[in-house]
Amino acid sequence: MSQPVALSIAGSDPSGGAGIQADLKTFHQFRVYGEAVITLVTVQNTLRVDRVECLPPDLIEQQIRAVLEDIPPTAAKTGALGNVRIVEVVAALAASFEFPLVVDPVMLSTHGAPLLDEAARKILVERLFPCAALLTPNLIEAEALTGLVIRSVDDMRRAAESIHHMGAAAVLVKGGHLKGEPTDILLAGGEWFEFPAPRIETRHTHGTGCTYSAAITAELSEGTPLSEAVRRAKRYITEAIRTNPGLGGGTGPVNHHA
Ligand code: PXL
Repeated sequence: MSQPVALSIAGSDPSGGAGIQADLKTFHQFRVYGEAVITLVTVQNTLRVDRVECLPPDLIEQQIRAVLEDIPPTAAKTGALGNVRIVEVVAALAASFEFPLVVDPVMLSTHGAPLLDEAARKILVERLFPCAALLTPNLIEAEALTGLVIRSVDDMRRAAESIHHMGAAAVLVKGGHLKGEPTDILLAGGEWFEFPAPRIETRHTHGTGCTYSAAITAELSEGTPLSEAVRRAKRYITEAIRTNPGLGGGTGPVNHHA
């Protein structure tokens, strides 16, 4: 493949640990050219989220169209999408993407501020899931999407199957919120893959989900097959958490230079 290009369609975190800032840093670290369409602006630091403002849907649509027209990506991801109308415009465009799309079904910020309203979740499932090459829910998102209670790796597999049946081509259920060794479960092409990693005791995990899905997107933009893309991204995010720079008085960022 020629120059890999990765696009993120996500929210801004001015503290630089999560959202579009995390995505661009991760794309760069993977030596991939990064593009960023902003969906919403948060006011936050490692201690709290003070405000979330969604951009007008037509402004988001125009940004995506401008990018696609001139420098089309070779892979894309979505993060925080905010509300129904934003999910609708993104899904309408995503239906004709000719490159893999990773959908990170972001619902809450690290501090529990809603980044996707309740009504938007339903539209996300109906319209955007069918466009997704990969869906990357954490346990809390997987529970919210499926209505299942997830307490084990077997429960995670059931959730992955359920989300696959909702329309996502492949599903990565992340086990970080499970007790013990965090194992992630990938269901892709009818095959199961497991990605175990040692648990790292740290409070600095802000932006972990964004960074992980951005790393997968970067790998896909280079043409790496899905299970290998996840394997490499998992190695990166584990190292990024382990070597976090210890910044901020709250839940600090991971090390995007990992
Ligand atoms: O990690 C979820 C997430 C996504 N997008 C933005 C965020 C966060 C978490 O805090 O701030 C903008």
